[in-house]
Amino acid sequence: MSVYNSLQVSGTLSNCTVTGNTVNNNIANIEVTMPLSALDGALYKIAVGGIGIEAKVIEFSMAVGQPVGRVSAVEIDQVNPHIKVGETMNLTATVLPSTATNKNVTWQIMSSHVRGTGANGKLTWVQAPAGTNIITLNSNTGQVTGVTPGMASVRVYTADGNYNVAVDILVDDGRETVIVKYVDRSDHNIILNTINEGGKQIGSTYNYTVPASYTSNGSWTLANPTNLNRTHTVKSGLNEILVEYDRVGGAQQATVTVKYVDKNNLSNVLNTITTTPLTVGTTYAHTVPEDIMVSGVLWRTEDYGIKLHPVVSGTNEMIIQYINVPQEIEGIVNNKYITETNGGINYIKNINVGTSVATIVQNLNLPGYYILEFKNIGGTIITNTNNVGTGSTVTAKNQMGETIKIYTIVVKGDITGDGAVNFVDIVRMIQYVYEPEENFVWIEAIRMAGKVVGSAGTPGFADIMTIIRHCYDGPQW
Ligand SMILES: [Ca+2]
Repeated sequence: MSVYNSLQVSGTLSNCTVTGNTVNNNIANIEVTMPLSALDGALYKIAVGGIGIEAKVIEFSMAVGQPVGRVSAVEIDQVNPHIKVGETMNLTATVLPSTATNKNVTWQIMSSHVRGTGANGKLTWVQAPAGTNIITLNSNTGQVTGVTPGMASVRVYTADGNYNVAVDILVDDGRETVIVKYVDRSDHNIILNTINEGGKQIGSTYNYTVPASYTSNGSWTLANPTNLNRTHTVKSGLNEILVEYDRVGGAQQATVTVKYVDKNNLSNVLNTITTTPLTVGTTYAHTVPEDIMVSGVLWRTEDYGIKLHPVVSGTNEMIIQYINVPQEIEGIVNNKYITETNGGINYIKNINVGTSVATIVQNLNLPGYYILEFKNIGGTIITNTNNVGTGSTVTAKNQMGETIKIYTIVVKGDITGDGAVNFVDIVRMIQYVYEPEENFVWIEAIRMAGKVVGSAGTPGFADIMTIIRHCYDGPQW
């Protein structure tokens, strides 16, 4: 912008003063003065021009801070307040910030569980004394008093009505329940009897006479027979009197039954192990094997290792779920690939040209229990970036190295088993079809690979032509 002889200011500014028409080396300093309330966030324009030149427009906006004295929040000093029926409590509100001009608040009770001591038994509009930012409700203006048990909400509002906050006051009746529990001295988790005595005033004394003997699921005698009278001072919170008994005839015993079951059919129990009698209250440790063989079929669990079970009175049962390993392998493979079982051999039929061992491993993503071993058509082990071809095998083994399942791979058009489809495969196809070596028999994997037109029967002329087109004209399947 260039300014020469004068400034022209026009536009929508009002109540503004613009000064600064000093011209010094073509630089003008312009000062705009306007009321604070007019500035906040608005866009303003000043048109500036000189004699004989086009006017330029300067646009600007300004953000101003919170006006001094404005209220930003209100807080109540009590957190999770709790009073009893008949008790009173002072609530204190603080208006923020400390520089707020008007720190007046109003209070409102929204419950019959408490009352204020103001008019009509409710807290009413209460003005803060001028110039203070803390209001304490005193006995004249509204101490809160518990009326009936329950949750009472009290809310405070700032004088401008822009801010408020509530506090929930829990009112209880000052009474608690005393629980008398008869337990096994050796294991307090074995509870023989529970007696609830409700409505006991906090601070009062509760007396209970203990029976010297007790019958429930066996005979019991009091562990401390000289102390039949129990005295308990009722307090706020849990009130419990534990009475210990000993089983007549010694510690109770129980057995633990461990069941290995079929995860997909829980009623199919694979094995049952019952322990010798164990002392109730002790903990039984059972080592769960990762796999088990049942009638020649392997099962595995993800819940193997040492499992702990607390021995309790009555029935103790541990259930461990096992998965049928061959079924699991088949399920995973069938979910990822098209398979076929023919003459007792399992085939994976839809492996693409150029598929590596690592790709198949990644695609199957078997649980860590399984180990996959790959071999090419010649029986040599292949790994990682090696490509599979027709006649390659993939063997799933468990961690003991035992074979679970073998699959033979078919790559359509790959007659030689190198995983590629090219001129060599065409030549071999022609040889197999028209110049079969003496007694040549199509191996099923190679037959499936060569049978690119349909799937049944022996490969022939149509299959040869289709593979040729596949090599020279682009994919045919
Ligand atoms: Ca090939």
